[in-house]
Amino acid sequence: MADYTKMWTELGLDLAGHDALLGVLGGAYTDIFLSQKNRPEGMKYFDFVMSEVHGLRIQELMDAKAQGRKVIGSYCVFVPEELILAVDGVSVGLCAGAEFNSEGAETVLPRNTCALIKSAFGFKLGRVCPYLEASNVVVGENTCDGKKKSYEMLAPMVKDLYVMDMPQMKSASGRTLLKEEYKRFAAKLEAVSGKKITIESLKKGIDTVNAKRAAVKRLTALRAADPAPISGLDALLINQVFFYDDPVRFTASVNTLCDELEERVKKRTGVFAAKTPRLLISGCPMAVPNWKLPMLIESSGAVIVGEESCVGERGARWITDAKSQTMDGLLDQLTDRYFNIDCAIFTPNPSRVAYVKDMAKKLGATGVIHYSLQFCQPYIMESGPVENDLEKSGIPTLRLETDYSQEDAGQLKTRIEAFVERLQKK
Ligand code: BJ8
Repeated sequence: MADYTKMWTELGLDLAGHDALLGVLGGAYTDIFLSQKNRPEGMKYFDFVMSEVHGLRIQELMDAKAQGRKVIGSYCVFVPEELILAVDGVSVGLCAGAEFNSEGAETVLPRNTCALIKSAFGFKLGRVCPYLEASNVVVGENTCDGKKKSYEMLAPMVKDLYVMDMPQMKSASGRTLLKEEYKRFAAKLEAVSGKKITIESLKKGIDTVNAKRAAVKRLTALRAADPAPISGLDALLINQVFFYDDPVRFTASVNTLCDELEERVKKRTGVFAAKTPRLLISGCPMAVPNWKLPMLIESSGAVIVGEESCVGERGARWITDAKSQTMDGLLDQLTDRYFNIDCAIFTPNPSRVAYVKDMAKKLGATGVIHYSLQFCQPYIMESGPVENDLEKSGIPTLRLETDYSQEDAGQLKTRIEAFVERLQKK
């Protein structure tokens, strides 16, 4: 990586803390990703993106800002990238997946807060996230209680925090609220950027995001093959890069990789042997660089073939039908697309488990690992009923609760290995 010290200094990063973070991440990436066997050539692009995730990509954001474009950071897949693109903005994900400065985070948050929220605060207080520091607007959303209340603490720490209200039920009034909130967000984006959202610009934004999601859906479908043409770790990485990269370049790179994977499937080339136990992960999102669980699973004799998660299927599976010729119609279609998302903050939320079963069938998974972050009430609450339902349907399920630390890695590995053994005997 080139020397970006000047850029990081201008962004106000704490250089020593940032160096320490990059050092740990670089080492983990080498150990976890680069040591894998039989990786597709197309992963080289994503290795490059990761090697420059705090370098070249941030330089691109700064160049975009110099041209008058706005960088909009967000923490949730309910924030529509389509609207951000419609004002020629740049959308970046801000969820954090590393244990960093937990002590700092715990000075403003209760100890029993999930690792994802704590990590985001640890990054902010430690001044180590260039995406957060580069954002003109940070968008929060009233999803779980942890996020909702933590935005009150975040507000004085960032330049412009904008909070979106969120429905909690899939009702007509819930949908009306979501559409109103998207209208309000569109107005905010217009005010910040000084650009008007037109039917053409919104359609273009929708097309760009649809193409990105279609590429990821293509990747998902290819993972149905046995042997699996790509590891779960690499597929997760692509789903994580989804939130940072330039959308058009990302789409092209995923499609190039998929061309290669199609050839692999034809030749029955895989990353693991055929008949390796196949697992789905379902539950909380895994923000970059949260690779702990997939690494433990894929080093325990199983391959991950899908992620029922916002960093995965829940974020990418619906495409917006943008046929309307009016602004209001397009906003309706956008709302319809996002209102499908079956996050556990909704009550009741039956479509989620139904989709896990559907995914298991389509992708040939013989077991599910339900992953919850400690203190994440929505997903922990849902995990019992999800497990019961899946087990009743003949899908063995293992429920795990963890955080970003490595302390429980040995214990988790023992439980995962026992679960894989159960699948092998089945
Ligand atoms: S749509 S999953 S991205 S809210 S892990 S912070 S839920 S206590 S991340 Fe999410 Fe949007 Fe839903 Fe997806 Fe709270 Fe749980 Fe923490 Fe979570």
